[in-house]
Amino acid sequence: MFIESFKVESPNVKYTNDEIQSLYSYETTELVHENRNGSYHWIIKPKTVKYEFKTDTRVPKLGVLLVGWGGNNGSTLTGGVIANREGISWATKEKANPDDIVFGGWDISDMNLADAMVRAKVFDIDLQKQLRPYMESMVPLPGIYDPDFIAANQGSRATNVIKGTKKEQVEQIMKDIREFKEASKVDKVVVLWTANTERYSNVVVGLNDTTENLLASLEKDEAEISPSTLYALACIFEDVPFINGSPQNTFVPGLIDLAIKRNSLIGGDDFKSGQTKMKSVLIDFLVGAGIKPTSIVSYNHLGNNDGMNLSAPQTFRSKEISKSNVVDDMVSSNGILYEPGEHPDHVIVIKYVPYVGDSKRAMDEYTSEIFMGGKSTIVMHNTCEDSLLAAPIILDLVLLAELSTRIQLKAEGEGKFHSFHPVATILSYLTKAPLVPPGTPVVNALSKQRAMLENILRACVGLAPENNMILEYK
Ligand code: NAI
Ligand code: DG6
Repeated sequence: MFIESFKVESPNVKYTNDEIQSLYSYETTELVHENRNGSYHWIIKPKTVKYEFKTDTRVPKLGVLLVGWGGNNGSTLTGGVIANREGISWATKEKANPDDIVFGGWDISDMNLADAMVRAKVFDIDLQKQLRPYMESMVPLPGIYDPDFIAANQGSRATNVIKGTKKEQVEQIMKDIREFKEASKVDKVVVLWTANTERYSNVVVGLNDTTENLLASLEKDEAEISPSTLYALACIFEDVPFINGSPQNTFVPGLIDLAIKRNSLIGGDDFKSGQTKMKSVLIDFLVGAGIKPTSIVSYNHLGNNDGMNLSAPQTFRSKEISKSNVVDDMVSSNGILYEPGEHPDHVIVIKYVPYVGDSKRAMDEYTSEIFMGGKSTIVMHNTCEDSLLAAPIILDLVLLAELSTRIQLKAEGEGKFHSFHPVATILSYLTKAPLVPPGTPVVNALSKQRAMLENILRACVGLAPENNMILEYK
């Protein structure tokens, strides 16, 4: 059954012409540790905070600008949305807002989207032929290219680049956003980075550690400001959400600081598409069940341009970091299994094998210690087109980011409604290394990320969190 719409009937919920207003009781617990004569005790106190939410229900006409539009993910997403909208390969859904999204973007390669789709070798030939008329007039805008930040093997692709100083490049991106908005008549724009993985930029006191230092560095045309940070700066200045789908540290402290000051949404990092998604389920299950993972080895080989770019040590390192950190919170959640500071051996390998193209192979071996000193080894092998996993995640990220900008909330005692924190943790479910506001715990476990997302959306319509107790059957 396809549910077209729903309405909550409750004294806590009010529907107006353009808003859903809800009253919500946030039930949590407060934990106090007490040291009584050398032994620790927990005091747990239930806590209720009353919230009000209001969600603007006017769905805007949305424009999405992709950085790296002509890449495998960019062309696959664009073609996929057009195919759905035009009913090319499967029946059109009766109501599908993504059909109405206007796509645009930048790429350092000037190839039009139809040719880019052929270069990507993701879609069947028959589908490519049907999509060509819609995509050949789509040509990416020139992008910001800095060979120091991506692999040297990408140099031949850089035919479409913005000239000038870094400040001029930021100004050009801002102009591009404004012109796209005007020309495509969209109400709102979201920008998402699906361009090559960059190396980490150095975080240095005086360079990019504060907003003031970052902006001063921009004036000075400092070499260490990465292209992705420049795009993100432009988006913050234009108050357009910016999402980073790759692993590099685009969000240097000075940039996060600026986004917070200007209340402009940023989110990331690195799409959580396959191997890591599985890992954030499996490790959560193992650790929670008292099975102690001691060795996690994750191999990947792939033959697309992403794989070629990741064959350079510096860009690989960015990916290695985002793929490795994912188990940290789950390991530290079980102080019975792991001593403080103890960690499973966790190794990430990525190899470039041109022949397999976009069809990535992911192989994982998980070894765990079990009851009475036994060992359990789980092995997985997945073969899948990488871009077909990433494209829907990009769509979810931009739709969710846009929706979250329409939600306002206030806790009891707060005078005014405010939006969510500009560092958008609501996107965590879709990212490998969730960006969180300074000082906030990072949650990687997929089920917790999903519960957070679902329950926030339920709160917006005045519904209690899903508790899965099923008491009515007990
Ligand atoms: P791709 O290499 O096919 O596409 C990247 C595009 O970005 C290329 O067309 C390139 O010319 C362009 N580009 C590079 N630097 C640019 C810049 N500064 N400005 C504008 N354009 C620029 O790669 P693919 O497969 O589309 O992946 C894109 C990114 O998404 C990669 O960083 C990858 O690691 C990341 N990613 C992909 C996942 C997947 O499942 N496909 C999952 C997680 C992350
Ligand atoms: C090699 O792992 C290439 C990468 O870009 C990955 O395909 C991508 O990060 C997806 O990773 P995961 O772990 O979410 O499947």
